[in-house]
Amino acid sequence: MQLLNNIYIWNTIDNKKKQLLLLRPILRTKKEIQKTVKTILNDIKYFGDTSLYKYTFLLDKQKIKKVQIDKRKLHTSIIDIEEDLKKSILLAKSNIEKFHIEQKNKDIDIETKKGIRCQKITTPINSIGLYIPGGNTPLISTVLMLSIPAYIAKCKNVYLCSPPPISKEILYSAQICGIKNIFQMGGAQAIAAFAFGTNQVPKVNKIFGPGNSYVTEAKRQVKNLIPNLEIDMLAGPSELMIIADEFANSDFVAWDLLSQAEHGPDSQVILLSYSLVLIKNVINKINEEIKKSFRKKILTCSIKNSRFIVVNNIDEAIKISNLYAPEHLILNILNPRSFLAKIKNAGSVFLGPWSPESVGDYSSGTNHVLPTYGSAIVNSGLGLSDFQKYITIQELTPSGFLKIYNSVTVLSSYEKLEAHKNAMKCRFKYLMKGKNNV
Ligand code: HSO
Ligand code: ZN
Repeated sequence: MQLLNNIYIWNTIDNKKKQLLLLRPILRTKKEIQKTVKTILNDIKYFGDTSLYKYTFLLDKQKIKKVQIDKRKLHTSIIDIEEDLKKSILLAKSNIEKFHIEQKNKDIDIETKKGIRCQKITTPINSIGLYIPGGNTPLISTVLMLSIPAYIAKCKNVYLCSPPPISKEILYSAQICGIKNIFQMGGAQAIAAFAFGTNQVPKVNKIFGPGNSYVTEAKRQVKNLIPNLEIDMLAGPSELMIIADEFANSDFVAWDLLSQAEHGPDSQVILLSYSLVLIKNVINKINEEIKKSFRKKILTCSIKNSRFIVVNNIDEAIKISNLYAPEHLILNILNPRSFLAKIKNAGSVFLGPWSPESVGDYSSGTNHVLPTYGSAIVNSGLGLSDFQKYITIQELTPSGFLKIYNSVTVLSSYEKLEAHKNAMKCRFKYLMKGKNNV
């Protein structure tokens, strides 16, 4: 396999081709997935746990006796984890905690005018369900990324699920993040169970976490079906854009691109550079490494979605990046921080040669659940506020009331909302009679 024909010279291609070049790989959430998911959702809605057992047997090939993991089993999982892995998890946990604690928003309590007190207070979302993908790559890092902000936000009921058999590493990570209720279920059936509730699985207010196309489609459908049910986001395949200059180490760049391409066949990685030499070195390294990789099959697929684009300069690369709005953006260039103000659309940015995307995926402290598929144009990655909501409060004294009496009555008459006006007027009359206490 040779990638060299993937090099494009930005200035030599027309606008239409430019647009095509920045298109994401088409996702296969086709009719049959939608239909299958719809059937599963209905089954769980009407037959609850019976259907949950049925699908767990059918799809995960597991016969389970209870959906929830026995709490005693959780304790024993702690004993059996390799020391080095434990230490690594704990270091990541500590950094993620530090970064997310800092995201606590200040509550507001001010007087907009004397006698008009306005407040904003924060409350946690009561019940949340966290979905952790299983299979070949049980994402223990995602356990941390979801449970730590949930814990800091003080969500009352935090439920985690993952397809059985759940690894002891996932159980361990969940437990150290304060999660007590873990359910062995996966796929669309797990999303349905959290959305509708079953005898064994509680119904939640918001569902978080990445998953395969069935999980994502299930999140989309339950959100549309159930009022008041929220989801974090619809996560698409992982993506990475790198802007590198002639000084970048081509091995670093190649491995960073491979690190994101290895996630799945639909992942997309893009390199922008004014240095054709660098681009060619990177491509050679990628070709060499794919041959040896044990994730060769995935990489061979995803690398077909890759793009290598020659630009005039860094500013042009940044313009392209803002158009593409990557989930992850690495600036492997001199003085990367001086370009930061120009970055408008990206999920998470990695500055300089020593900030590979891997650090954000695991241990630097930032969250790795990020907007994909160009939604970074309007959305942000997961943070503490996704686990919270705000309530605003107002309290007026009689003199505060009088200060805005005119404004409210005039505005409500203009909008022809009579009762709004009268809610003011009747009080006004009381005050005019000298009655302050009702
Ligand atoms: N890069 C992925 C997150 C992840 N990487 C988990 C490794 N483990 C999300 O964009
Ligand atoms: Zn990753």
